[in-house]
Formats: sequence, C-alpha cells, structure tokens
Amino acid sequence: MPEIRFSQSVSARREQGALVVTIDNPPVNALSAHVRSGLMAALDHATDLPTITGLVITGAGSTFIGGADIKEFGKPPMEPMLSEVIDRIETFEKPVVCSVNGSALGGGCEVALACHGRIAGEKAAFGLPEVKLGIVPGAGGTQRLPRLIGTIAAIDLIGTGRTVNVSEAVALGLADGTAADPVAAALTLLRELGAKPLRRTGLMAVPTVDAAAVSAAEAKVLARARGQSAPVEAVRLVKAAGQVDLKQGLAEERGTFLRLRDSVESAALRHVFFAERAAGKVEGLETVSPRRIQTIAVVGAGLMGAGIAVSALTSGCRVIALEQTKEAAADARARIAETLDKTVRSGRMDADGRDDCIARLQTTAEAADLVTADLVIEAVFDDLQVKMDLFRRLDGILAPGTILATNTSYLDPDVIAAATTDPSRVVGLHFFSPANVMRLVEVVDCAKTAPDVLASALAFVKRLGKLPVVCGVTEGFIGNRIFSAYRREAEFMLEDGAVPDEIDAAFEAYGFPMGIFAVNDMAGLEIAWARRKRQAATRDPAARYVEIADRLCEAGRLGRKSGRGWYAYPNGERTVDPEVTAMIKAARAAKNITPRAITAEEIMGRLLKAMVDEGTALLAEGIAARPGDIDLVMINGYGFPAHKGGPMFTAQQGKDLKS
Ligand code: 3H9
Repeated sequence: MPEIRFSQSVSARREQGALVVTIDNPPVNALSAHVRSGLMAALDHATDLPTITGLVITGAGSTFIGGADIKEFGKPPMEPMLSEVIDRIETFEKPVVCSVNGSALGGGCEVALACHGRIAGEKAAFGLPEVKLGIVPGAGGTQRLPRLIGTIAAIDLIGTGRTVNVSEAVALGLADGTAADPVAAALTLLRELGAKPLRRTGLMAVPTVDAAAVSAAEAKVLARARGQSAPVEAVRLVKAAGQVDLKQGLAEERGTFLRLRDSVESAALRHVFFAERAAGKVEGLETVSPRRIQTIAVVGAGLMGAGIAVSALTSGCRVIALEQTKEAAADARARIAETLDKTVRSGRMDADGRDDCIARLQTTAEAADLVTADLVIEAVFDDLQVKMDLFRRLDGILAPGTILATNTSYLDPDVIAAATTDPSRVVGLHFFSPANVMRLVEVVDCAKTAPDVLASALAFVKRLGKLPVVCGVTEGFIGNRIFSAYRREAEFMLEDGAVPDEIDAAFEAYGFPMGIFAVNDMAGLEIAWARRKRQAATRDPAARYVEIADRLCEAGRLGRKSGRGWYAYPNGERTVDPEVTAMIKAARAAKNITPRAITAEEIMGRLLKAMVDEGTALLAEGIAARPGDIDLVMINGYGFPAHKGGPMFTAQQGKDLKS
C-alpha cells in the first residue's frame, strides 16, 4: 500500500482496513508541532474515509514517543495543543490502538492512555517522568492514569516519575497485552474493539481505595521530594482525579502544569537534563572510534576498587582484581561478593545475575594475570610514589593497546603518566565512593592522553550507566577544587563568627543532604590535614589561613572514625561540642577577630559565591568545558540539590534577574 504523508514526521499506510500511523521524529519521536498536526491530519483522514476501520499509532526506531518536545518549552505555543490531539484520540468515533514499540514517556504515555487499547512490544516502557523536569503531566496523565491503574499505583508512578517495563505495565493494566509484533497484535485488538462500545479512559471511574493506603503512598513520595514542588502537586492532582470530574481535573492539571513549567525549579531541572546529554561530548572526538573494552582490571580492591569492580561486573565486563597477597585477594573476592549479595537482597538483581557476575570475576595476587585486560584502573593508596611505581611496573607487563587509568583524587596524573613509556595510553578515571552507587566519574584528559583513549574511557563510563564529565588536569579536578574553595570559605566564616552547626544547618536547609563539617567528619580529617602539611612550605604567607582544623587534628579529633571531629558523637548522634566551640573562640581571639552574627542567608550566599568563583576559574583555565559540567559534578558528587540546577545555573539566574 502506498504511504500517506500527513506531516514531515507523520505518515501512514493502510493495513487490514485500518490506518497504521507512524511517528518518525528522530531522535526520540518527541511530540513537536509537526507531530501533533500530523496526528490530527491522520485522524481527519480516518474520519473522511468511511472504509477506514480505525487507527494504530506507532513510532519509528526504538522509541514510541519520548514525550513533549522539551526544546519547545519557553517558546510561543503552536497549534494544535497536545491536549487537543489527545482529547480527539479519546473521543474518536473509530477505535484507536497504540503499538508501543519502545519508551512511551510523558506526553507519549499520555497519548497511549487516551487510546482505546495499548499493545506493548518487547522493548516497551511506560512512564510519566515529568516530576524529574520539575513539572506535572500536562496532557491528562494525572487524570487518566488513576482511572486505568488505580490511585495508589498512579501516585507511585507519577510522584516518582519512574518508568515501568512491559511485565509491570501488563500487571498494572497499563498495557492490554504484549507481543513480539505489536503492530499485528494492535490490528487484531482493533478488530475486537470495533465490535463493542469503545473503552474511553477518561470516562472510566477511578477505582475506590482505602484512604489510609492513599496517605501511605503519598507519604512515600513526599519523603523523597526534598523541597521540590512538582511531586507534591502531582500527588494532589492524582488524588483530585477521584474527587472531581474529568473536565475539572484536566483544567486543574493544565493550570498546574503551566505554572510549574515557568518555574525556576523546572528551568533548573531542564538545564540538568540537557547538561547530562551534553556531558561527555568532546569536540573533535565524534569521529574517533573507542577501543574495545571487555576485560577490565582493578588494582587495589579496597572500598573504592571493589565498588568499581562491582560496577563493571554488573555491566557485563570481565573483571580481574589485583591485590598484593593471596590473602588480600581472597578478602577482595569476599568484599565484592558481599556487595553483590547486598544488591540481590535489595531486589535490584536476582541470584542468577549475581552468579553470572561472580563467574566473570578473577581475583589474583599476580600482576602478570593482568595481561588480558583492555583497561586497568588503579585504586591504590593516594601516594604519588606508590602510583608511579605501580604504573612503571604495569607498563612493562601490559599489552601496548591496554589503557591505564588512575583513580587519584588529588595527585597529578600527568606525573603518574610520565612513569610509563607511553603516556598517551594514560587517562584519569576519578570515581566517587561508593563507586557502585555514585553516578559521577570525572574523566581526566591528561596532557598526553590519546583521543581514542579518552573516547574509550568515556564509552566505558557510559557503559557502566554512569555520568562522565571530562576535565583537565588540576589539583582536585573539578569537584574537589570547588569543594576545597567552599570549605575554605566555611572555615573563614568560623573565624568571622559562625559555628559549624550554623553553617551546616544553612547548607542543609538549602537542600544539601549533609553539612560541610558533618561531611568532613564522615570522610575523616586526616587526609586534608596531611595535604595542608605538604603544602605548608609553598603556601602564600599573605593568604588567609584558618588553623582550626589543624588544632582539631592535633587534638586527635579526626572525625567520626575517632568518635569526634567538628562534632561529638555520643551514641552516634551528631552533637555540638563545647570543646570545639572553645577552640574556635580561641582561634578568633588569637587573630583579634571580633565575632559577629552571620545569618543563614549570608552563609549560603558566601558558600555559593565560593563555588561560582572557583567554577568560573576552572572554565577560564579550560579545565571544565561547560558551566553545565560543573553543575553536574556538584549535583552528582557533592549533593547540590538538582532542582536548583547547580551553582553555575544559580549564578546565571541571578544575572538574568538583574538584567
Ligand atoms: C512532557 O511530556 C510533558 C507532557 O506531560 C505535557 C505537555 C503538554 N524533547 O537521552 P538520550 C533529546 S515532558 C526534546 O541521549 P536515549 C536529547 O536531548 C517530557 N529532546 O537518548 C538528546 O539530544 P542530543 C517527558 C529530547 O536513547 C537526544 O534526544 N519526557 C527529548 O538514551 C537523545 O537523548 C521525558 O522526560 C524530549 N522530550 O534515551 C523523557 N528527549 O542528541 C526524556 C530526549 O542533541 N527523554 N531528547 O543530545 C528520555 O528520558 C530519553 O531521552 C529517552 C531516550 C529514554 C527517550
């Protein structure tokens, strides 16, 4: 049958009397204006031709519909509106069935909800992830989903924005069935539907439900909301679906959607969305082919190394973990197995998956066993001499094509690379702890890193399901350099008049999960102390230097591990310690500083400024490529609240408001 074209992205062919409509709008079949108008034209066509029995809607490629076109947000609206298209589908006189070939997200899921039947292909996924963009579904999702799957499940799905796979979608009643050939199955369903009155989701009653169960589902979502408006509003709208009629519910949803779409929270989360897609893209690297990485080796399988090993195993790699002795290698195996067991206990992996990972793990005390590795990541003690010796030794053992990565946090990877005969195969992979959980990896493009080595490192990090951010060589890379800057500012404020508890409270009220001093106590104060001692000889004597942390360390207050640091921890509870307050007072007195009260607003203002100033310097030095990269590092490595967009976004907003 010839193709009928309705717009640049929507076409159809006749099959078994029906019109099979395909949306082809790469990369994700977003509902751009020409898709909406194309769908309307297809519906018109089916109305005009009495011989057409109904419509099947499907997507080209691997996505069904990825949602509204986020790039259209903030631009003048273009007719027809998505809600009109969806209303037309739901009230259409002939059956409309969707063949969900891939992800049906946001507006894509809302299109599916309005259809009279839904068949899921094997790769289908359904979700209303709008809250992750700081908005609520704006084309009926909050009103139709509870009608179809009940209030509790709808609160969970819309409130968290999580995506469900085919089996869960079928179990929830979100999909009517699944098929290897979803278009053929949709055509069969269409014929069946044609014989009876059409099932219009919007006209269904929301199933009645126990109020206590609703409150429990709501509480679960709100506990994760951490100051964000969208999940709160989403839950309110889902609950309203059971209390008001469709028209009123849709009007309430639309108003909320528009209000949130124009909020700073949504702009921040959209910035994060696009920053994540831009991260890891390096100019000039598009045409470079990455090397094949199937076997990786981890040298040093302590907490960090074991985390990296688990991450690689769960992504399907073969892993060789090297330790110094057979006993240490056996301990490493036990540590990795225990982490995998934990994943099984949490339900994120089944026992077969764990066994499969263990089968791909080799632990050894023989460096020669590393010869089969495509990539070797060192995660040994952060000491320059230790790392240089290791790289020199590995350089003599490994095949010439093997990539060598250092996981150093503060040392200079160029110096480590110089210990090898071929520094072009050296790259930095700075994982964050625990490495099997944390998404962020700073990929350090060293002075001599070859383009295909960088491309391989990026591809490997993406394969682990993690977020790579490229940075140049500097002490502490992007994250720890910014962390040092705002920690320094926090210590200045101690001298100026604040106490650790006030600074941490302001930081946590802003949305960080844990205050700066509490984080220091958790990580331990001794590493930074050792660094300060190393740097003492070269420190600018005119620069302001706060000695309080040194006094704490000298007093044996090394953080939680030693039972006390910036705080005391009686019964494990973080508590203000008068001894620390006295040390701070003594430090002020020694410098003749008269303390003054510092408000939470000033505290946060100064900390943010420290982050932004350091971020600006990193950009100027070419260490970071984009402000968005800096924001991603702060959000994913240091707990900056994502719904505030990161320090660079916040600073830009401030400038935009002033101009
Ligand atoms: C919504 O629907 C609101 C409605 O309720 C109501 C409206 C009235 N728009 O992620 P990838 C781009 S809100 C525009 O790497 P994958 C992305 O920027 C929307 N562009 O691919 C990237 O561009 P580039 C609710 C989009 O295969 C390219 O596509 N929907 C959109 O790993 C590839 O992206 C969502 O929140 C979009 N909606 O994953 C879903 N989506 O190549 C958001 C992607 O220039 N999208 N792009 O860097 C996703 O979760 C993933 O993209 C998806 C594919 C799973 C679809």
